Amino acid sequence: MLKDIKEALMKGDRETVSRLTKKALDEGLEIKKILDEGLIAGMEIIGAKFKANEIFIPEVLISAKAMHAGMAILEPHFVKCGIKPAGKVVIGTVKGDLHDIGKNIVSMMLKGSCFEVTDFGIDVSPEKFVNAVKKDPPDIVAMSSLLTTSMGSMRDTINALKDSGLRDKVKIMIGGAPVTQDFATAIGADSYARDAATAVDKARELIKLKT
Ligand code: B1M
Repeated sequence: MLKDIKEALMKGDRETVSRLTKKALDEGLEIKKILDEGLIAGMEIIGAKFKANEIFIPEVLISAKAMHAGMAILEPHFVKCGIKPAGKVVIGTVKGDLHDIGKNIVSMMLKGSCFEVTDFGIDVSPEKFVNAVKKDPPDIVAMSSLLTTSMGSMRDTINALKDSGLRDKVKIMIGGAPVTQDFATAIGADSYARDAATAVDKARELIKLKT
């Protein structure tokens, strides 16, 4: 079944991805397994084919839409949370970057771990992050970048928070394929996570540091 999900995602067959994801849940497969071995596994192959110029942007987009369809089935099945959130997170893909699949998984897993998440989507400017912190400071500002060319927007956002005198009000976590711990340290982020599950662990650690 996971192999079928992976293959349907690679073909960009949204309906089959939705149907099989639902079937996998109904049959009791773990959400993490469906994500890792079905949806993400398919997207990884798409990434490799794109890199090798075997497929092009239209095919990647169609698979990305199938990925979103599968994730929409999984999202409501994460743990139900009580009234008090584990912490508040504002998340977005940084300015200049339109990739949202990884960010959406991080967002979904944080919500599933009882964080209150405000997701600003893609192409989020430093000003938008700053205004969010000004208005109602979250515990964590979380930024995602998939392009080497947009990584600088993470630094710009941290600098904009510093310039506004807001840097110390929040913890900052960054991630995304080209991002590394060294880069996080260099730009003054508080934390780096290589994948969505680690992002949840790191977010919990950051909340402990805040309290
Ligand atoms: Co683009 N793209 N893309 N793309 N794309 C990459 C990223 C690329 C590596 C492909 C390649 O050449 N091999 C390459 C970047 C090269 C580089 O910068 N070094 C690239 C390029 C070049 C481009 C364009 C410039 C192509 C063009 O127009 N010529 C263009 C840029 C548009 C823009 O953003 N301004 C572009 C466009 C697109 C599409 C729109 C077609 C589509 C995006 C659709 C969408 O997201 N809605 C797309 C896709 C899908 C990809 C690949 C194939 C897949 C990305 C993905 O979704 N992976 C990608 C190749 C690849 O990654 N192998 C590629 C699956 C996802 C689950 O993984 O996002 O890494 P990922 O998320 C992980 C972790 O990174 C981490 O957790 C997630 C889950 O475990 N994580 C965090 C992510 N954010 C985090 C935040 C955290 C913590 C962890 O804390 C806050």
